[in-house]
Amino acid sequence: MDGDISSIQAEFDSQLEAAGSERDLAELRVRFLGKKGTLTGLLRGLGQLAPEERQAAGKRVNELKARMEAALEARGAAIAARALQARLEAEWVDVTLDPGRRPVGCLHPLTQVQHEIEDVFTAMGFEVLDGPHVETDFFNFEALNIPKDHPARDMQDTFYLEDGNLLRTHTSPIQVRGMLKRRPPFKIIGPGKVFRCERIDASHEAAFHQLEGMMVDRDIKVAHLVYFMKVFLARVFGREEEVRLRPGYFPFVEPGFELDIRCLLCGGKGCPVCKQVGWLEICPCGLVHPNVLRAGKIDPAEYSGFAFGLGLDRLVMMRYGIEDIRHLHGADLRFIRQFR
Ligand code: FA5
Repeated sequence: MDGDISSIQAEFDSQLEAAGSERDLAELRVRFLGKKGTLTGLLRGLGQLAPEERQAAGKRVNELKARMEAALEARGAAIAARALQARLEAEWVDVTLDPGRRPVGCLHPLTQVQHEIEDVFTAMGFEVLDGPHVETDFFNFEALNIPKDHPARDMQDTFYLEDGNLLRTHTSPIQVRGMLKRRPPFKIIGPGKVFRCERIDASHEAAFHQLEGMMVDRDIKVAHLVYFMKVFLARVFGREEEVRLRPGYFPFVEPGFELDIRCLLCGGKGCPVCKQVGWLEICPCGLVHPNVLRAGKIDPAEYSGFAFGLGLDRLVMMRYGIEDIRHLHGADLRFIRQFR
């Protein structure tokens, strides 16, 4: 019996030494201490011993059993501690690490200035309207007193769609849609993108932005137009800039004017942006032509109005000293980030 106990202990010790996981330990427990385990078999065999031997042998087997239990537990604790250490090393996080900055976006300078102008005009009682980019011939031309075959159509090279519609060449169709939906007196503005088949240079783009304005009431005169233009430009530039009004022809206004601003890029000396003349056309305007009021279902005998069509890109160029319109449309983040 003594020999059996020693060899079982030696076998257990060597298997315990080799056990590397909780699973190995569970198997070892079953192999030695389970119902059919080696040590359990030994305990059962005690009955066959002579009574005087049985007590001493029983004591030794029970001691071995207690030692095995303790050894299994100690080994289990060591394996768990090793696993925890391995996890701590693998899942280590440096909580003091700089997380870096998240990139913060900003509005495009055109959008910023557009919002500013909207604020200036809404403070003076104007409503802000929108309109579709794809327009009908009626809203883009006919209702604006530009019938088919009128030479004025050549002033705005148009992208026509296969279905006969077109990409709006200016924001003036917003005026017509606005007139049809309201009765005078009213004041509206309509900012948006417009499209022309243009040769692109420092001050011309094929897709650019305008901001339309219109006021209709009884007895509206050129003086009203000049007043609103002056207030608006002074607010946008933060001071009174030098402007000039000269006659201009647009079929939808009579009389029509060109409002030019002194080129702020060259101070009036002449540069590629102002085409060497020192002035830049930014806001054609005039009193609304009676035919246009009629197209908007407004009686020209009772009401009159003014309208203007601001070139937004050029205004932004003047405000920030941008020497080429293509910077505004190049999607270069280094450029746009300057306006944060
Ligand atoms: C018009 O589009 C008229 N609808 C404006 C108007 C409205 C006049 C109401 C009277 C009453 P014009 O084609 O001149 O007008 O364009 C208006 C402004 O848009 C110009 O003064 C200029 O600042 C800007 N603009 C015109 N073409 C381009 C272009 N290719 N790229 C950038 N800006 C342009």
